[in-house]
Amino acid sequence: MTFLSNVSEYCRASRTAWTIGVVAAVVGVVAAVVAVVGVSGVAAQDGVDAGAVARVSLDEYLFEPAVPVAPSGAVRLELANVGLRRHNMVVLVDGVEIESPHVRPGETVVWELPIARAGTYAFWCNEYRHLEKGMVGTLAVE
Ligand SMILES: [Cu+2]
Repeated sequence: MTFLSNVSEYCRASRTAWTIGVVAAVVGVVAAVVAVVGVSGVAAQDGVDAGAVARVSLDEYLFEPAVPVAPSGAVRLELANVGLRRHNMVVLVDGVEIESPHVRPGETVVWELPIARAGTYAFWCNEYRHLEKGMVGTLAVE
């Protein structure tokens, strides 16, 4: 099994859980743990504290870098859509999918998610068929 097929298998297996997930999202469980720090329509500036924010570019159909590194705690990711289509990032943390806002072309979103434990966490884009086209990666939390 390749990494991609593992993620694809996970996504297929979780379709039933999707319904539960939607209900949970409505209740606000997911919203409670995901904080959107800010949204801007301009590209990020150089000089952002690299130690605090890991920058990830979203493009057709890949994440760059595919293995971003972030310190544990409140992991802050700067998601910069440099492509022509909408993208996002779903990170699997202890069996729970944490979903970023969808990022429009040209937009940059700073997204914060709580990951207390060091380790590697699979992520992907859940726009239609982007996962199958290879939009997957692994977040390395140190
Ligand atoms: Cu995508």
